[in-house]
Amino acid sequence: MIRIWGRPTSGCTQRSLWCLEEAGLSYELTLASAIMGPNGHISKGSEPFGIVDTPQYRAMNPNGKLPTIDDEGFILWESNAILAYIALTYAPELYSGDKQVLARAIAWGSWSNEHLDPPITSLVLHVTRLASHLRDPAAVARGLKDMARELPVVDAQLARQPYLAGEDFTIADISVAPAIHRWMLFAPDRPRLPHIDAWHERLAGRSAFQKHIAPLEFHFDPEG
Ligand SMILES: N[C@@H](CCC(=O)N[C@@H](CS)C(=O)NCC(=O)O)C(=O)O
Repeated sequence: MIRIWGRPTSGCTQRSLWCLEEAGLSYELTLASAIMGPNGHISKGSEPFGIVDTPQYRAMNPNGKLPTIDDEGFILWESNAILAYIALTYAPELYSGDKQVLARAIAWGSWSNEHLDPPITSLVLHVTRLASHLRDPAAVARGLKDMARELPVVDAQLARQPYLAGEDFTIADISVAPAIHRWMLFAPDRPRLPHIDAWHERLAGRSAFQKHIAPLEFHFDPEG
């Protein structure tokens, strides 16, 4: 049994839960967050899930961030490292059992951390999580512009092959797709990127995606 600390509304946790599900592993999720409670963001008066500031959590993850896993005493943080660990240890099909595919998938994970996670984090805060008086329309415009600048890289890759790291679905897709799914929800007037649209449709047919990525309550604050 793998234990995981995180919150289902965070893209980094979503990646990890999606991967655990694809690998067919049993896991137990403990809700943890410094900034969000079960009913939305703390700026709206919700209570955080806590835990992340306790000495016990910090001993596992000195950053106090999400997610963290504990696999029978093996502790790991950084969502894309978690994906690589799960694939290597339990689900070689998630990297096609090929170390070059794995290396490519790791490249997409790093790219996603650096290029997609910052703008999508800003978007989620300023579109829905913050109280309305704290939201900045300029931050929304900047987030949409930054995402639109990055995504042709993904679209061009998907023009050449059906999945990001090759012919098959891998952890590269799990790394990148949560941010893109959220962008699609937040940017109804988004530029059309046909290869991303077709890839997203393929991913949306997966039951693990439907469980951990698709539900709207993971993306929009219950208070609007
Ligand atoms: N690069 C790290 C980022 C970790 C991170 O910043 N996690 C966010 C959620 S995506 C977090 O802990 N937010 C604060 C909180 O909810 O307490 C990863 O991919 O795991």
